[in-house]
Amino acid sequence: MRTETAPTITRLDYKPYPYRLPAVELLFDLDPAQTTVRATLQFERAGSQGDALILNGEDLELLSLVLDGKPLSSDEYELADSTLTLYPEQARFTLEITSLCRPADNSSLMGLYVSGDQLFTQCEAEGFRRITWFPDRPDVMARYRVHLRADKKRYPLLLSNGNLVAQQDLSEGRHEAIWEDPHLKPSYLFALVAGDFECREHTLTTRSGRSALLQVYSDRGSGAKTAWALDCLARSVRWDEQRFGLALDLDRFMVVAARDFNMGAMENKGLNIFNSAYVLADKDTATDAAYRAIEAVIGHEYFHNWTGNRVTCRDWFQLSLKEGLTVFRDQEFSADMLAQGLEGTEAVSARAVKRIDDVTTLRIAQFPEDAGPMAHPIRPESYQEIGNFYTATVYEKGAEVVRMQHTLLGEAGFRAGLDEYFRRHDGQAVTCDDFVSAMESVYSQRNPGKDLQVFRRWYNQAGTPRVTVTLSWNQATQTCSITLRQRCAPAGIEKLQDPPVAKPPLHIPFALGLLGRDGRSLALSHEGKSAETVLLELTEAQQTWTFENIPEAPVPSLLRNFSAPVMVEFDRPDADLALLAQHDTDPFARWEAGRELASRQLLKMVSAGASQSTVDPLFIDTWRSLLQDDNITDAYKARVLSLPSEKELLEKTEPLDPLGAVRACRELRGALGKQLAPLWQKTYQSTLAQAGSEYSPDPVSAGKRALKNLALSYLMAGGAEFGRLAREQYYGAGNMTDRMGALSALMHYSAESERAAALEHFYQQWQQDPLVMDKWFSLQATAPDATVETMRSLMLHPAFSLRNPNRARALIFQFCMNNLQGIHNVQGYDFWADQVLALNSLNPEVAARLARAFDNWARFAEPQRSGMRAALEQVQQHPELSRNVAEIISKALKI
Ligand code: B3K
Ligand code: ZN
Repeated sequence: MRTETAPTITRLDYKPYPYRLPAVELLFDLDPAQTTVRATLQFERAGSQGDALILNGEDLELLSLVLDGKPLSSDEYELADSTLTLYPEQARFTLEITSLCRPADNSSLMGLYVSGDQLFTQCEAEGFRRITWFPDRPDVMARYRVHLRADKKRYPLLLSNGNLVAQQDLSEGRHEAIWEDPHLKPSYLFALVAGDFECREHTLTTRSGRSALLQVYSDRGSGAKTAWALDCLARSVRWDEQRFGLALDLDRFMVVAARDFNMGAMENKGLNIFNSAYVLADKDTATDAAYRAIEAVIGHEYFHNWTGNRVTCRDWFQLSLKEGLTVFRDQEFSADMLAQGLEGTEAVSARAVKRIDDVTTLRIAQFPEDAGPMAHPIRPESYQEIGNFYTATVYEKGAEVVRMQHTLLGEAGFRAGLDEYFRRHDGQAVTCDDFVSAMESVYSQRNPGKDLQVFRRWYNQAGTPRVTVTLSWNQATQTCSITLRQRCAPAGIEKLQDPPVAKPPLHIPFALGLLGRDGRSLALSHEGKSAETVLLELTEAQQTWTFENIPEAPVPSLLRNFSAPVMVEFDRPDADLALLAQHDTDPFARWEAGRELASRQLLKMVSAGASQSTVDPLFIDTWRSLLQDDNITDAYKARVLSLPSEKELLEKTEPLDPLGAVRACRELRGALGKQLAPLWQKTYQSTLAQAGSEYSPDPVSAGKRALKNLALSYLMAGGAEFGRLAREQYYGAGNMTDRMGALSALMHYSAESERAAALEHFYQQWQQDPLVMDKWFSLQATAPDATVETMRSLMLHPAFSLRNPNRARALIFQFCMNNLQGIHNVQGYDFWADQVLALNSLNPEVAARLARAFDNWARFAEPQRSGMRAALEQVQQHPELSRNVAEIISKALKI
């Protein structure tokens, strides 16, 4: 805990570390109460004589320090709060540091910590310094040899990175395992695990003919739930070979599930540690969404093996180098998995489902971030706590920036660029600029005279750009001109700068199609080719393109496949959106048109006030025709027929109007449910009839379940008479997707006694399964009538613990971030402040995530605006704020 203001670290202040560290030997005497670590570090000077050797350390007790065999006395080094400094005279020397840490007291879950009866580590970004004194920065890469010693009964399994080279029994019931990682790595990729686990494994032969052992470890008793994770891992290995030519470089690749984990998972070299939520699945306990999330996270961590581990970041400002690129890769992996075995338009629409989900996430999580006090470029310029910069901007917008390079280069060009990146930088710690340079070498070769200089600005600029479109059709010349104008308003604290920051134009790939009034695609001639979609490269503030042989005033299909992370402004009638929603051949743009139509309808309902609004027949007709369209897949249909969520709608209101958003969404769902009831019933019955008796998580079956559950929720929204269907589905469900689909419909639309009975039944059935109990808590946190009182009484439930991040997220985060009605009142704001402070002293990283719930307080109207501000001030006044929370709150209050 710190009370003083933490220093700001600035990107341009980077300096190379003055020492190299070719070899590291670590000896752990593991014990939950106190673990002794002896680190033997071989240093070589890389800078000038006299350069200080500064090591990082936190919450460690230094026991001894030995330089080249000679113990050092306390006047031979400087020991400060979080650094240990020496001034070695030798050019090469060995430093042996013995220190002590206390895993059982470590509730931050960074460094070495206890979860249940197991020991885990989490080192990214700066957790290794909680294990031993070390140059804890990503550009210091070393070869590690690790000895793990522990009680054999309690910790029968001892794992670390790389290969197991020896194992032996020691005295007093202890044993030892020795691991050696053949690859150089930075400290953030170090890992160890100790405990009793079940293991599921598979031996795979890589494309080059090497055999590799894939293993998934989980708690005893949960081994039956790891089949899907292991399957995902094997498919990830194959996919990276096929799509990017990247092979597994290890003999053994391990995934271990942890019950207590701060985030999703961690890509430690050869020893990935996962939140159990992204490993364990079976049909009775995991939903289809959970299956897909496991696939995405297993893929993501595996793909880091190349994009992150083989080539890593020079410093933490470059985080998007590995995260943006790896998110792009996992998105592509998931899309390819959805389209597996499909062809033509079916494959295109299957991939679009993934794109729709990813863009929805971007809009809910990243666009608001880019409009708030934490706005930052994908390569931030400064931070106080790097843990606060694992953001939607670095990850999701970062992935969009990589995707734009993929769009500009094409699949083959991007692959050539990535090959070049590895050719230049394998084994190095590099920068985002190095990545773009590799891509640019291919781009310039394929587009003589062009470069990616303007494109690089995406790495410097925060804020979501807006692209305004104007279109004019000339009947006499049969030409159509499109003008695109871009601007990017000041973002976050830029708003306080006077004069305003200059924001030069960005390089925006803008995919465009034109439709005739009958819904047919019009051919477009561009750069000597004729196509249905053209890619315009907007690099200036304003540019115009003219297309010939356009026989009628067309309806434009804009930003196809969401070709850039921008907002598009184009004034057009609802009828054009309805036409696109029914005919656009680009499935993303088609979904987008329906979405825009629904948003317009919802916004009208927000401004009309309670029960004053009517629903436009054009909107109902569009939804009706989509519902009746037999040419689209169920999964895609479930996406196009869903309404924007309350949070999506909230972002479009001005000032932000949470209660209006909640009301409008409920009213429109009700109206659609009622007016289209016979069609929803038909859809429900036919998807029900098509469901096989065996559960399978494959995308086609999952698509049917998604559509069926959507139909059920509309029916319930439309009228109480359909409660019977939901009850039957809930009590008779053969898998968790159907069970949850019915239970959440009941939670939203049925009477109190019915809900209570279903919740009690669910509890009795699943109280032994922590991941299912998380769902039980979440359902109650997001129920429309949940209040702070409900939360406070659920927190007293014996199954609740603030120390378990999954449980805290299931109950507290869900209420504070996703229950707009429950949280936006004085009691809600107080509750939030209490929980941020309670977490602040336990787990600063998790606390800082919750602290971000009110980032955008200044965009709300009164009384919410003042209410949130007061709660933020209350948190700020706490005398012992962690660096993590302090940074978030002080930025929020600066706006
Ligand atoms: N690299 C980790 C994230 C670590 C977060 C540390 N606060 C997981 C991932 O993105 O793959
Ligand atoms: Zn990652």
